[in-house]
Amino acid sequence: SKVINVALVGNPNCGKTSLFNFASGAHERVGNYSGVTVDAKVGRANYEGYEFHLVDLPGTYSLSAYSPEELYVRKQLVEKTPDVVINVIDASNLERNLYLTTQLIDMHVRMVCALNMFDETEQRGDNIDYQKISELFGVPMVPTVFTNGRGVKELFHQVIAVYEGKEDETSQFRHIHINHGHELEGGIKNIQEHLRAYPDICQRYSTRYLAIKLLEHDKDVEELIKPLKDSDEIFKHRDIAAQRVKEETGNESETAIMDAKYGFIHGALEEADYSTGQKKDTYQ
Ligand code: GDP
Ligand code: MG
Ligand code: K
Repeated sequence: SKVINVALVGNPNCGKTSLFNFASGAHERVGNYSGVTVDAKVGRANYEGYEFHLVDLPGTYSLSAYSPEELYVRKQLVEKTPDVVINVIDASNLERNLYLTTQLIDMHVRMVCALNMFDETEQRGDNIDYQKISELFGVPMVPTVFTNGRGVKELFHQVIAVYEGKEDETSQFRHIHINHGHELEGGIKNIQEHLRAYPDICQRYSTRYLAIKLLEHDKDVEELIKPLKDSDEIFKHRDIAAQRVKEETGNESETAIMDAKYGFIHGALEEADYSTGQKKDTYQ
């Protein structure tokens, strides 16, 4: 049977290991993770005649180079190139969880989102048009409850649809670009043009992702760019764009990028009629 390599990516405590256990029949420890070692558990699952190789990755709030977990997850996504990423989202804390989703979109990975903890959102009386939010993010989103397996079959159905490229039939997968504003987008475009001269780089990375990471002054990506012949030109474009952003908004480019991503998330949630049942702690 066909094998699909799937990586589970998401914030800590969103339910990744619960999905891993449910789908693969494993018994990994769920709950707060307080170990020191950063590693990935591997398991197998079967749905609709496909075999899934699942990798349960450490939890991360973002894909910056600030923690060993974040660097590890980035490295896994680039070097192990899973066929499809399942981005597990704690739907009771949507805004914060969708931040990681916007970074995965930059990386141009094929993915499906699990809106997990859906039971908690229902109990709270949250409202969300999840079809709409899927459409706006260009990613299929499936409501799930991993503690009882609700939505898991549909989730893997969507993974297959994305893997097989059946965008029109069953899944809303399409690659979108989050608009980071005129100055940043200009810088991104200029950097991308230079990066296109390096096929080995283009093969491994989304050039848009690398450009955004440079504008975030990401040390790891800077080290990747330094050895290139026209690295000076690339860094010059980065610095010019960062300077213009600073003049225009008063913000560092990394802050401007974060603001743009949260702006996109807020806009999408609003269009999807999002509201929480309780007082609006996390979203206003
Ligand atoms: P991980 O850190 O992403 O691997 O998250 P875990 O799988 O360890 O889950 C964190 C906690 O959330 C555990 O106590 C799970 O039992 C619980 N949990 C996982 N999925 C759900 C869900 O859909 N609904 C509810 N109510 N709890 C869940
Ligand atoms: Mg876990
Ligand atoms: K919980």
